[in-house]
Amino acid sequence: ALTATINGTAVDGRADETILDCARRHGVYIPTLCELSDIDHAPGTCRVCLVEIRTKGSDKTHLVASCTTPMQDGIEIRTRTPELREMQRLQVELLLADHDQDCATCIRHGKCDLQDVAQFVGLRQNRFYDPARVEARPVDNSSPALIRNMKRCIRCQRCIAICRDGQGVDALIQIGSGLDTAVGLRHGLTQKNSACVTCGQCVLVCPTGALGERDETDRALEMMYDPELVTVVQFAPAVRVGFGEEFGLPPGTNVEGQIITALKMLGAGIVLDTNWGADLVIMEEGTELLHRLAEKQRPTFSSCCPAWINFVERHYPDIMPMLSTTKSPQQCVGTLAKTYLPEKMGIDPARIRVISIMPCIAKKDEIARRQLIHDGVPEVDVVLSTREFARLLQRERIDLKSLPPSTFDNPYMSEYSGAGAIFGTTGGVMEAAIRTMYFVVNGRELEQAEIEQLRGFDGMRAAQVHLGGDIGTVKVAMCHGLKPTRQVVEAVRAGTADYDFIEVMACPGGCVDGGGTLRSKKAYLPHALKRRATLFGIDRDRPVRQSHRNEQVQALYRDYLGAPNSEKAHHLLHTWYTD
Ligand code: HC1
Ligand code: SF4
Repeated sequence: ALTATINGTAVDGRADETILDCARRHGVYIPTLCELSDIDHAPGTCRVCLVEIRTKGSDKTHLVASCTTPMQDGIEIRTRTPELREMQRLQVELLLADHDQDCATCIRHGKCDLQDVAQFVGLRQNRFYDPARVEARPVDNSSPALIRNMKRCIRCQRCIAICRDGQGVDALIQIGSGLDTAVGLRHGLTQKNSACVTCGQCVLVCPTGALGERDETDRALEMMYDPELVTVVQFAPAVRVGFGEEFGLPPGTNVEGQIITALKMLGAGIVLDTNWGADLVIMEEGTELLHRLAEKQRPTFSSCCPAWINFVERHYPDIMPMLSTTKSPQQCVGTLAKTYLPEKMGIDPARIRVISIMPCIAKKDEIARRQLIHDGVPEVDVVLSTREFARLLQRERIDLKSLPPSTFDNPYMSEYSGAGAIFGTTGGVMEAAIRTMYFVVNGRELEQAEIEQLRGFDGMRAAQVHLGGDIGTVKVAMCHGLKPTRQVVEAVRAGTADYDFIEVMACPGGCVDGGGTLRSKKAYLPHALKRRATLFGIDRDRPVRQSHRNEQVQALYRDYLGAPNSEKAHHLLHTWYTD
């Protein structure tokens, strides 16, 4: 260990850490903007983490960026001198010279790292603001899911790093130089027509409002206020375990009941559960899979993750025939909310609007797919990310934490099994599918509902599961995050992978850490395992743990669809893909 001092106090240092790491270990705050240790990113560009150092034996001090300067034995570090504060203040003022001034209109207002640092350094003036420079910076509005506003970018390059190194998509690059440096898409393309698949991981790491979802909270509110409309709101498996933090509850708290109460207060007419749709998807996809296996068509890829679908269509269109044709749970709920549900409830389908709350921004792309719009009527009208839902409750002054929980009361499309609940975490779709396929093949349930061998957390996991009957053993794989996914896809295309069924979730962790979830300052995906553990707990405590035992799903088949993969089921619940 090294010995050093920080602000006159002796500390122990390590040769393999930076001054910033050492200060953090000792609870000394140094402001940072571009650095994000969770993704190993320290480009040293923002210069707000400056510290004053004096090295051993030297009588001079100088200023260095603490995020890139290694610890040394005998070094004296000061983090709070007036000169430093002045330099940091100037840095922030320069960043704001070239930055949208209207914080109140920014989706990140109040949750912005740049605002925090400006407060820390005590910035009270903005002498260099240059409206013409800001005006010249582009806003890319092309995507239904993601808006990239260069007027709010501080050029930290975290987005470039996560897209390239984290996801392996590599859509974003640095463009221009000097004062004109900005982030753009490769080949001068727009967000919509580029390699971007709208996974939203770049949004999660952006320290400001430069990257964000297209905000549709107003559209949702208008629908809920309109007395002529019946608004049907569904929320995703992962939303209930990734929302409580916003209201000060511990990460991973299950707030399903409070979300239902909040939605009713907002004016939602009918609250449905996407988990119900997940159970239904298992019936359709499981049946499809057994047919494909019987015909020796392998592998089949899961199809519920829309960023994964974008990835296939944009990057590997040749594997489209391997995608399950079953629509995602969100779309299955949407389409049945405009057909089956109004028939059962005696409502005019034309009055129905469907709003989904999703931990995802690619779901906004999904609802705009032409395959999922019929005679101008979309299956789902609006997708709100978890972040937008939080914003909506803030706007309406609804404090989720203090609400009494409610239960789902729709008798047709809200009950769910434990299998439906675990869709929100990597491996969940696979486990749910295996539970039901086992039953179909053997006529009895698996002895143990939990299939531990599917529950790891590596980016790519393979397993063999004995189903018995004519099928024997199936070889499965589960990927989360697009970097490991790309490797599996390459292996499948090269003929070196031997799988029957492959589950893919584009976001690392699966939906619990989707690109539409709450952002964490200074951290990337800090709550993955807690949220996942809560989903497994929901599954464990459900009276019914297999999708085929969901009585509301059984009633749908009995009263409306006939059987899984029937003609009517195909018409309503299956889709196709196109590049
Ligand atoms: Fe997901 Fe899905 S699990 S895609 O991750 O299949 O978003 O939670 O809603 O549709 O059910 C997301 C989550 C979600 C769908 C389901
Ligand atoms: Fe890259 Fe995903 Fe961001 Fe698109 S949304 S730029 S694919 S990280």
